[in-house]
Amino acid sequence: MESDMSRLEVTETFHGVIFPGYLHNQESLQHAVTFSFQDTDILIVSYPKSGTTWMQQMVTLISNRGDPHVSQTVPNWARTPWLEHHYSADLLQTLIGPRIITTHLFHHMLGHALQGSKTKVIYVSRNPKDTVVSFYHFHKLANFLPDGGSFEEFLNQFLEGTVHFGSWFDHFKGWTSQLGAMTNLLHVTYEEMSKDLHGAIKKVSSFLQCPLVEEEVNSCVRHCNFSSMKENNMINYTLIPHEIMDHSKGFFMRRGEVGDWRNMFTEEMNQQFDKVLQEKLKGCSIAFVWEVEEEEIDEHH
Ligand code: PPS
Repeated sequence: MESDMSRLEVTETFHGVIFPGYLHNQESLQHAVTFSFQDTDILIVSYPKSGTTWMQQMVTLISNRGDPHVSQTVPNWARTPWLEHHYSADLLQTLIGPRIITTHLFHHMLGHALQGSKTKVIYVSRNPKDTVVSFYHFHKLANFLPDGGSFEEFLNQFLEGTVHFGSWFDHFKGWTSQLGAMTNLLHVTYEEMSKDLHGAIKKVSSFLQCPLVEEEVNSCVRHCNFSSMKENNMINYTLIPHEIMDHSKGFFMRRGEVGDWRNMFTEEMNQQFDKVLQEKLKGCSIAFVWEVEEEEIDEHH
């Protein structure tokens, strides 16, 4: 990733959403929404802090039949680049297919470019309560994001959809509304990866038409779990200079848990969140999927 420190404070507004100018510019965002997808491309889509890096690692390992070499020698942003980042236009031309591409963009931004392509799209979602907590902590170490202020202030901005990368609710609604319409779209939750990583790898590998033998799945599991990813410099962002990500303020691979929101939310915040969630996801068939999974997880403790 090329360093242009002068852009650390810059924000780019695109389709009404603000993006960090350190990673995005109008040209790169425009390039993303008019991108020519290839049928062999694999696109990982997520709202930030939903398990993006985890899925990047999983798909890299599946594509290499469990061999960890690439995932241990090439940084995740170089092997699974974000479509909308400024360095990607050139990089994507050099990647040999099947290309693994990542995006945080909304469906209403990318739908047109994806129309008619056979690109396999994997949408990763996470309980928004855990997402906002993870995002809040990330604002402390990422110098290309503004100061998050108090958790209460940040939570309000998240609920209003005024944080960088836009409204979680619109992102989730937009992509999941395509589940019936797009046959090449798979929804995977952070919680299911956490509960059954082996099962999630098999689900993703079969969607990618890359069936693996048991030994290969086991190798993917070994290199995809939290502790091995936390140690892997190609994923944990310790290669990034501390002026950009200050690891004295926290780790990118922070806790990796389901239900950490309980350590940050007051009862009042929880009620407020549930109210907004219900309102905003009205009519959305898979609205409370993570809470169910979370209760199941709690039962095991
Ligand atoms: S980003 O910046 O959008 O790419 O962030 P993203 O990768 O989506 O989210 C980071 C959170 O995912 C956690 N993570 C994992 N949890 C469990 N197991 C594995 N293997 C794993 N890999 C990443 C990471 O710790 C962040 O969550 P929090 O809750 O902050 O720990």
